[in-house]
Amino acid sequence: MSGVEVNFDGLVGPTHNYAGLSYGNVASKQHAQGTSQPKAAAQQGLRKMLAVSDLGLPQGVLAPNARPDVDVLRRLGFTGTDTQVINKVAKTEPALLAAMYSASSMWTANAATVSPSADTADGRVHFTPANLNNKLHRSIEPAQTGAILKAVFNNETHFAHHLYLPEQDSFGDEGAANHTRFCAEYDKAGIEFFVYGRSALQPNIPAPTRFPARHTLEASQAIARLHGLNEAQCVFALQNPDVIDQGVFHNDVIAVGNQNVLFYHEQAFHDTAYVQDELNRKAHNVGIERLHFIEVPTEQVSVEDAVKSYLFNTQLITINNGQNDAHMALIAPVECRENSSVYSYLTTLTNADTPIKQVHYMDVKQSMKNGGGPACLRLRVALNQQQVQAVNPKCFITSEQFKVLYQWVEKHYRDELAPTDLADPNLLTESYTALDELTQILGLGSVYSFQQV
Ligand code: SUG
Repeated sequence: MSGVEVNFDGLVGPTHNYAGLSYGNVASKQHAQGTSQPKAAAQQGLRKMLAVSDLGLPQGVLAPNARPDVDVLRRLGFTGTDTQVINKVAKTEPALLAAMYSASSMWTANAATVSPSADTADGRVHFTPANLNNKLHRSIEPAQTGAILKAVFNNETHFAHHLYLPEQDSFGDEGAANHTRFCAEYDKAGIEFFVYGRSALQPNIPAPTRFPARHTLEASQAIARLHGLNEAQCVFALQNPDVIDQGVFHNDVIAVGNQNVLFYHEQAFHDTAYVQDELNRKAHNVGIERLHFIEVPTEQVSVEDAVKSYLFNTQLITINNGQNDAHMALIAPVECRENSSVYSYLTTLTNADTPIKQVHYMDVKQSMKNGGGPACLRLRVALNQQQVQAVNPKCFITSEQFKVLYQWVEKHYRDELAPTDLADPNLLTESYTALDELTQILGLGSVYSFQQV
């Protein structure tokens, strides 16, 4: 085996809170204004990273964006010291303060779209941070995320970093949450599968009517161009607008793929036959003998149960990659075990004749309450062995690095954060102090602007 898929999980930042910022994301609205548990959230995330690493997969970690984002507040005309800025915004614009404090960069499936070197024209791994322009609190992520990615994948021979797409609705880009890759082996050419929610320029393509479609066809096409992908290896498909209206705000809430498997809900796509035909046709171009389409019927799991349990926001991973006994497993949130129709479906699935043989249930409830499941928390990066060596080594989760990060969380994070706590200027100091130390633990250099003054 020379190719691996590395999951780079987002470390939950010290200001994790429930502000109800994501219209169209049912869990975010449902838990708005609740009290969060930042320490538990970060520890849940770290335990998931360790669990995946214990299953034999290399596991990476990405630092969070620095919050609160005082730079944006200054751009908006707030002046004075950091404390004065926070005090003013807390008094006059609490909703703006909440957006600047969001720890949403933890969902690294939205950090970027990544194309492995076997797919790209110049033979490098390409990264484009997602502009996330549909939501204020997320639209402030791409510049910092880009800087963090450059500090982790810091080698121009192997890694190419692009600027995020123009920050306009027509190019709404939510990153890898709407991107899946199929391949025979991780370091061999694959099919890049882009799923979009609407088109900005083609008026006849159906779109949702209730909730926003965050990601456009035009964004996906631009990424394919930037990354130098071959048309014969790309498939673009429209998400079913009806499910976006039921809370499926990203494709990774209704479908997940890995190697030769696409696991998806019957209602995931606007035209399922087209998706299957296109993927089958292009599978031959990349040496995939047979694609497995595992379609979950509505009569077994409703869209509502899929959204509540996050059945499809599971990580579909290959265990014993490259060995004779290689098989797939799902890393599922515990909510899938608690939902009777989903649990019964999964029990049947693991006994059926498909590559998916195991389900590992993980508690990421703190993230789930904001609509972020196991798959939202990770950015997949397929690498060959040379590229693995070129990644910043401190950003891999070893048992030692796990302990260091766990203790760092223990030392710096609050147990609880209520919405009114965001007005406390001490929270800014605590957050920046923690993140300053984190950049040393992860060997990132001064990636945050508060370190550059
Ligand atoms: O963008 N929630 C995130 C969840 C992102 C999940 N990612 C994937 N499906 N890949 C979002 O809606 C909620 C924040 C709040 O309400 O406080 C939030 O941003």
